Amino acid sequence: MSVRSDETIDVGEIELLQAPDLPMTADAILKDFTHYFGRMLGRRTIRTKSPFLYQAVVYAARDRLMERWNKTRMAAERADTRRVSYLSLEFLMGRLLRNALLNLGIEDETNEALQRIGLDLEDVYDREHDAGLGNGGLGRLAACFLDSCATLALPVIGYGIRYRYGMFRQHLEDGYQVEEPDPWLREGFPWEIERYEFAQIVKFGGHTSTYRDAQGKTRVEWADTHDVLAIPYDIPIPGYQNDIVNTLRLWSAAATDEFDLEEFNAGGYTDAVASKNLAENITMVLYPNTATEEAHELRLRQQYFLASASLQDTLRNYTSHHGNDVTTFADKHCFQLNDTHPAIAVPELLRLLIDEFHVDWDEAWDITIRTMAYTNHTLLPEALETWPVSMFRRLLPRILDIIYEINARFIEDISHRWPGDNDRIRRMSLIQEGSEPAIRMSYLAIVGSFSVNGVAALHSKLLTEGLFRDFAELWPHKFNNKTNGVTQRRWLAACNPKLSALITEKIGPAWITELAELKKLEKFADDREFQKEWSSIKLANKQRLAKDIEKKTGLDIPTGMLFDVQVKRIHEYKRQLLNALHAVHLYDRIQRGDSADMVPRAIIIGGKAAPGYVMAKNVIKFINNVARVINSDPATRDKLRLIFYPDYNVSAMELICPAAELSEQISTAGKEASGTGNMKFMMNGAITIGTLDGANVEIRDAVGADNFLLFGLTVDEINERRGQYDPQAIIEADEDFHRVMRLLGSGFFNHFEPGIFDSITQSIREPSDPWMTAADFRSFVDTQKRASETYKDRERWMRMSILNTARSGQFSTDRTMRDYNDDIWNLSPIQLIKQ
Ligand code: 26V
Repeated sequence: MSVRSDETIDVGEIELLQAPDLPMTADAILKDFTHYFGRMLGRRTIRTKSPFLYQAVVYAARDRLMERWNKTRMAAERADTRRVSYLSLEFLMGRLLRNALLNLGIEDETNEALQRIGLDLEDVYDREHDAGLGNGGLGRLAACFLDSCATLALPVIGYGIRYRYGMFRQHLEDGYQVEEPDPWLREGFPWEIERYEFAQIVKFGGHTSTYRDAQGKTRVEWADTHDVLAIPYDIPIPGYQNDIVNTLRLWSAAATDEFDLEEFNAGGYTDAVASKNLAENITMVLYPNTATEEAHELRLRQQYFLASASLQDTLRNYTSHHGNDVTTFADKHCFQLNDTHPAIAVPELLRLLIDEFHVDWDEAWDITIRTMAYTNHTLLPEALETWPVSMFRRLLPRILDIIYEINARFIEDISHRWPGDNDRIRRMSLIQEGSEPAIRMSYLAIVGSFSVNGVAALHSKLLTEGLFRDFAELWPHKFNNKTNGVTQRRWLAACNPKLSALITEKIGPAWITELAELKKLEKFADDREFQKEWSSIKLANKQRLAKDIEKKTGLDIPTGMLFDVQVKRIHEYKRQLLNALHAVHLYDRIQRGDSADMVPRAIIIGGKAAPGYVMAKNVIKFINNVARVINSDPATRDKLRLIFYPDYNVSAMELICPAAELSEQISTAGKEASGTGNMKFMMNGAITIGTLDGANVEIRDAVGADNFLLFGLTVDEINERRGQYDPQAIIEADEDFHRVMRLLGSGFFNHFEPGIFDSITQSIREPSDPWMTAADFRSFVDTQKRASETYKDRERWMRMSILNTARSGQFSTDRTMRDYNDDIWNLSPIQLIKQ
């Protein structure tokens, strides 16, 4: 049976519908496990650490997903409902097994099955490699979105890239970050299904020329291209106990012909193989997020590869229902662009409609701007993507033609609306002029979309007042806010089983799909018994984390200490440096004997620096050097620890956030678009110490000012001060700060490594320091002191902790996805076909 055309699946459909569902019992799961382990994987003896054990469990679970997956697909196909393609260069999925079992509702049954043969499910979970196909917040957000969409039964498909190497692994040598590749597929990835039948061809290079078609119309041909094959691999995305399974489709690049035979015959064997490598290189590695955008050709190839393959796939699906009449395409499909990374989808859709479907420009444009929606994730102007025109011309000549055409028409509109305002035209042009003209991808995304959103209220407001002001003035209706969230299935139910059990015992399980239900915990905030249980769970989670840290670093942390945590990518604007300065200050206080009433603290900092981000890497070295001094000084033993947590990733956060007591969200106001770690910590009962930045603002509003440790300058204050910012004077006027800077200057933390932290101390003293670290030092230190004071009052702290969880309801991606759906997507939930 051919599977290329969709009609031919019908026979299979009937069979599938008639096939009885697999039982969800321990007996059945054990039977399937044994089958896969012995007969498919061909293994006999069970060793706890064996990857095959994990694989066999996955296959048993996957069979159960597969039934639901087929039925979900069938229901969506039959109903021909409107759907969304979430286009993202990153999906930071982490591990999938625990989440799959939770969502299928067979965690207990699987556990029981394994126990019968003397195995522990937790060990099996630990065997899974993280699917680290993302850098940080933006990639993890995409993963949380998928979980929520499946849970809400929304027909949303994720489109991304199947990188052979995910986010690099970090280890430390002498306190320096060292990167290692992440060959996460090496032991196989049992979740994916290769779907060769849906492979697409993506063009690169070549040149364009015009010709007249049979009707005498002028058309463009993009010829002599180097074609690359895009092969999709599908990963099931189960909803929470609702029998829905959505799809994450990841594209892998391959040569169109395994060997270019002509070259091969001519003796060009190595050239032939090399061209195969060139194609496969496209999906070889995830780019780490650097401080500023750099124009790497391979990265542009990745972007176009994803956009083109995904659009063609969507059009294939559309035409299977509607033939080549694309007039209703925009009613059936919406593309959500996760940042500008896939924004090249705008001209690519135009190209496909015009060149392949022979639609005229005006109609193609109308379809495109009714189909595309763009989410911005950054306020840093230097992080806005631009691509050199010269690179486009070489790599994607046809796409460049189309961008020029979009720009010409757009500028024409502007000059009608604001005649003679050449400055505005220059500002708003999709092409940034200069010695190396470049395409402004964010402007392309805005012009080509019907919706532009930021990811937290403050961020969305700042976008319309700052970076995108001209566009917001032109099209106010396009701009909107969608505050981020996180999925409580992973970030509370799965990662904090003890707390979940307690919550469910008190208020029932509805919070798992309706997080606002957590409000019902408020009435226990002052209940001493409840507080005790709450606090003993936190302690157990701290012990679990301490064990993990001891295993990874050899450092023991007394679990009576306040766990003060900052984990996120290392970036100057996130100000890990400010946190480290506070650690130095506490150390200095201990040294000078001012520590009688000090609350013992473990300051835990984790995160990766982009390999090329020199300053960020130096901050890691600095933290490690300070940590070495603090942790080896007997005077500080009972009072202070500083830990750099190595190789921070999704699975690490699953251990860390349930154990955290203080959540550090200390970016310079106006720089962090939203933050999502802040939400995970809040949900797990940590108290935030934070600036009025990103979603912190909404977190504070939700939890109440009394239950949030606010410090630092506001966005307006930062902007006001900038002109007359004098960090030297601030340091001189502040005894504590002065002492800290003197310690640093004296080389106390780098005795045998002279000068290595000069750039750090200089950056703090620099009047043009964009992050204004010195400006917030005093307020940070004072607020940390307030945190310590509050921590001493156990009942008050527990009350705050409970209220943080209780009031975290709005930070679920279930809410975020409802907002996207109500305002942007307008999808109807998938109705499964009843049997
Ligand atoms: C940029 C680049 C440029 C070089 C190639 C790789 C790469 C990868 C990612 C990025 C952009 C990163 C933008 C980002 O991650 N923004 C974060 O998005 C989160 C989710 O909305 C948000 O919570 C964070 O505040 C925001 O920093």
